[in-house]
Amino acid sequence: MSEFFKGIDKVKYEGPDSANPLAFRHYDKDEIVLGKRMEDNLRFAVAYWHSFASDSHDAFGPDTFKRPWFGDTMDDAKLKADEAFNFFEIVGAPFFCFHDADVRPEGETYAKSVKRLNKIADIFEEKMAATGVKLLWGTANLFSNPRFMSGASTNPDPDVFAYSAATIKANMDVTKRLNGANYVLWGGREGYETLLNTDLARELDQMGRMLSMVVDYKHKIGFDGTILIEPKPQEPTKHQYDYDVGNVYGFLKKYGLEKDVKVNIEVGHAFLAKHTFEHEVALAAAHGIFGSIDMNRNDIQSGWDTDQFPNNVPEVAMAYYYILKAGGFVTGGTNFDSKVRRQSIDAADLVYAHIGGMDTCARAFKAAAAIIEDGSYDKFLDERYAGWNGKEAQAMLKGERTLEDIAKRVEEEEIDPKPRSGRQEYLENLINRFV
Ligand code: XUL
Ligand code: CO
Repeated sequence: MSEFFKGIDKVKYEGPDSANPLAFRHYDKDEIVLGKRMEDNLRFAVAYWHSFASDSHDAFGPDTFKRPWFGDTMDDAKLKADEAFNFFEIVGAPFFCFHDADVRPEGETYAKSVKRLNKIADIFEEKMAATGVKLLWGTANLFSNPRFMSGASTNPDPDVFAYSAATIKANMDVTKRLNGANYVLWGGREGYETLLNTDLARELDQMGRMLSMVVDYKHKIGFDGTILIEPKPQEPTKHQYDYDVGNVYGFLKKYGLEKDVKVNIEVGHAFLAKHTFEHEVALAAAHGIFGSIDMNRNDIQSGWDTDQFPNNVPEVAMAYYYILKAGGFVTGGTNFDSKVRRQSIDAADLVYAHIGGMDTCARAFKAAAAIIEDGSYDKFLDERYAGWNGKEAQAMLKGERTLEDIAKRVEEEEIDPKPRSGRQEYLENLINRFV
């Protein structure tokens, strides 16, 4: 029985007309959409850090939450694990995600930190077996401790590189032991504050070396999950190297890792890079590196990474459309990298937040599925590019024509292309029928 979530029952699906704030109105885990249960389509995960590990202090005042497990001992960490798993069951999250630093207090040495991590992993193992909750991904926090202030793999000090490599190894071991579906690398401080103290080329090579070792180790230990990089353009550093999907793809190509590594795309990070979330998803799919998503939203006025829970269906629907067009989630899923606001201090607020997020994603997903099932949008796109099915068009595309060949044909056939409408407003109206 949960002390912290006392009086809050397992959240049930009650349908769109329910006025119960502790029920799902759109997320029915057993509903079949496009031939699959919604739980298997969306693969929701709770982020340990935002919901259980981080407090609510800001630059102007201290923490407002005071969770009973806040503290530095292994007993605190165990209580946190108890309540986290109670929570996963309350909201019916099939997965969770964590950093080492979220789940265990740091030890005085590397070895002691790893020992503590493994102790918590023993507890996780039991709880996962008892509840059926699975690990979507594990990761190492290589950005909070001051030793990482100048970067982890990109640090000018090789001892920090070594410490980071050792920490990643320990976290990959634990992720494998817990049957994690993925392992994530978010380059928290892999970037720079000022170019004046930074040897950019050298730091990129260091980062490439680390990632190559991660891929080698994945194969060596037989970890069959996916290695994911999570792009972000800035924050905490002024310029993060894994800026966006396009940058990450270039980086992977340069170091020959594009077959072994995919991306975990976060809504708010796409926004900070001045992209839409669906742009990042569609680009990753186009490059064959789409992996997973971190679901949240940023405040459109504030300009920083506010990590709010999603609550806008049209904003999320097209992202799921591109995910579905790319084949849906394989090892990836929908991780709520989202946190409740500083005034949302009650246990119930965590539950409301996840209900809202899960319902928003479920509606968006069903809208995306309906767009696909209806087919008129896909038909429009097919027709827009239909000219490319022609014999000469195909020959140009396949490299069977030179510039001279084409120039000759344009001249001989007096080719004179006429502009055709891009139909943006028509398409916006079409999509609005579903969202
Ligand atoms: C930070 C962020 C991280 C990663 C995991 O903005 O998104 O929580 O998801 O390290
Ligand atoms: Co994230």
